[in-house]
This record gives sequence, structure tokens and C-alpha cells, in this order.
Amino acid sequence: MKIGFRWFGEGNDSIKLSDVKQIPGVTSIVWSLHHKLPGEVWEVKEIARMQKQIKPHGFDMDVVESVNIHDDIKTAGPGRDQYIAKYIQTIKNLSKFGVKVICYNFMPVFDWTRTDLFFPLEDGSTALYYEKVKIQDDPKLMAEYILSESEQKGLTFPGWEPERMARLDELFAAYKNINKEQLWENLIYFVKSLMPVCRENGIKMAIHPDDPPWDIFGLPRLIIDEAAIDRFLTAVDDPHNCLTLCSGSFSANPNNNVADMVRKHCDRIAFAHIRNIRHYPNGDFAEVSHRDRDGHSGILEIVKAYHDCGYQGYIRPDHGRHIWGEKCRPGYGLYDRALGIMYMLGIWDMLDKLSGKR
Ligand code: CS2
Ligand code: MN
Repeated sequence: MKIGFRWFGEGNDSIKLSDVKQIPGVTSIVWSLHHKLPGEVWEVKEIARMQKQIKPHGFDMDVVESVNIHDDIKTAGPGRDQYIAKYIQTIKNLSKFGVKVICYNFMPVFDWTRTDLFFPLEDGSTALYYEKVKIQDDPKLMAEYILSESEQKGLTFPGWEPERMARLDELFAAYKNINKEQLWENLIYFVKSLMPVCRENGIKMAIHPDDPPWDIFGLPRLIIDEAAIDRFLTAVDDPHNCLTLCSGSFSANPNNNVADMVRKHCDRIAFAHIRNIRHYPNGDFAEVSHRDRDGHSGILEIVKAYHDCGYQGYIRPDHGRHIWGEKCRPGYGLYDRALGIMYMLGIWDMLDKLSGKR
């Protein structure tokens, strides 16, 4: 496996790459062009600017996370084919920089959804939290909360572009007549149309599951469980059609067994996100430290499953808590993600040793 660390770019992240460099094992910076709106082509000179930030530190830029998809593609709106053509141009431009994996999602309207970005844990740290009852109310209240956090901190939250959130009524109207089956059709249409350019350029498209993995605010969500993964990988049975297997997203539903998913689909997982989840009896959940026993989903069995199948892809700690008073982007501080990496490496190195690989 190759270890990645998500970083949001100079001026958009409180973390310095020279500090990331001091975390053992990290070889890839997982990056994005966060100023781009869904549907815009990523120009070569813009990508080159990012390369200038990353390369001097000796990291590769193999994995891009969040080349977001225009709503016309998700809803089969009038601009669908034109936006797919632009997406293809972005893939071609990314391939010039050696990019190998593109992580994206197909969630309608909202990306990841939480009701509290700084929920206090008993050890004095804070973490992302999801309170089920709050998501039954007004989506605008939730959007306002998330946007106020991003404005206060002067940061971008991918998938929560203020330009899109300002058009929530319009967006909900566009999805009004889209049921689950139609959304599936639109996803498959999109992925199929990208496969030729992915084959030519050796790029894997890696879909991120819906976070959390269930419908919210009456919007259908697709990539939620094992059956959905099967359906997706079978519908476009191509080695360039892959998963970003986010253990945290799937594990929000305690019925999902991520270790089983890894064992079954190892060869189609291009990118792995690792996170530990604590469930509450009423369906709420909190993100906790990576240590297995701190949560209910745990990560030991999952990391072992990757080790057992000889996983060669990229892996990153998904989110971390906010610890030691760090002022950072919610879920994306330096310290707890660094602890998460060390814990993952500890498990991995010991498994190597026990299996005689080292
Ligand atoms: C997720 C997403 O891993 C994460 O942080 O919660 O925000 C993810 O980055 C996107 O859905 C990928 O497109
Ligand atoms: Mn994730």
C-alpha cells in the first residue's frame, strides 16, 4: 500500500507540507483544485501550479480527490454531454501530470453530511458528529450551518460550494423527478462514457460512497452497501472503474462489513479511506480515534483484510479528531491524522513481520 495525506493547497490549509513530510510513510499528497466549480475544465497551467507546491517536498500527486460532477450529469439535464466532454478534458489534463486515481462521488446536492463539526468527546478533543433527527428538518438550516463554519474559517469545503448552496431550491427542484433507478442510469452512463479515455491514459475512476450511506432529505443515495458495490462494479466491468472504499462512510451503517467488502473487491479498490466510527443506539454516530477499541466499527479487521489481499493501492486516514488545541479544517487536522497513520503502519508492519515479509 501507498500512504496518502489529504491536503487542500497553500492558502487553503493550515498545514505545511514540510510538517506532513515528518509523518513516517507518507508518499502521496491527495489534492484537488478547490477553487474549481463542478463542470469547469481543470486547465494545465492551474494543475502545474499545484505541482509546484507538492513536488519540491518529494511527494507524488498520483491521487486527486474530488473532481466534482456537475448536477446536469447527475440529473441527465440539458448540459449533460457537454459537461461529460469537459470532464474528459480534465482527465486528459490530469494524465499529463502522472495522475493515476480520480476520487469522485455521485451524491445528489450534498456531499458528506454532518450536524456538528466540533462535537466534544470525553477526552477533551472534538470530532465530526451526525445527529439523525436534525437531518429530517430543513436542509437549508444544515447548509447554513456548514457554510457559516467554512466562511468563519475562510476555507472551502469541497461539495459545499457557496455558489451551489445559494441555489438550493433550484437544485432540489432538479432532483425532484429523479428516483433511485434514474440516478443509477445516469451514473452508469457517466462512467461508461469515461472508460475509453481512462484506458488510454491509465487512470482509475474511484467512486466514493455516499456519506452517510442512506437517503437524506428525500434525496436518493446510491453507493450505500455491498449490494450497491456489486451492482456498480458489474454494470461497468472494467479495471478502470474502481472504488474509493471509505470505511468511515460505509461503517456509519452498522450492518455494513467493510472488511468483507475489502476481501471481495480488493482488485477494484484504487483508494482506501480509513476511519473509526462510534454508534449510538438512536442511530447517531461520532468519528473517533483510529484505535480499534475506541469505536464500534474499528479498523483492525479492515487493515488486516487489505494486508491479506496484498493491497497495492493508495490508503489515507479519512478524518481525524481535533486535538491538542489545533485550529484546523474540520476532520482534517495534522495531529490526529498523523496518529492514525502511525496506528495503521503499526498494524501493517506487524502483519508483514508475522507473515515473514520483513
Ligand atoms: C468524504 C468526502 O472522505 C471524505 O472526506 O467525507 O468529502 C469525499 O472527499 C468526497 O465525497 C469525494 O468526492
Ligand atoms: Mn472518505
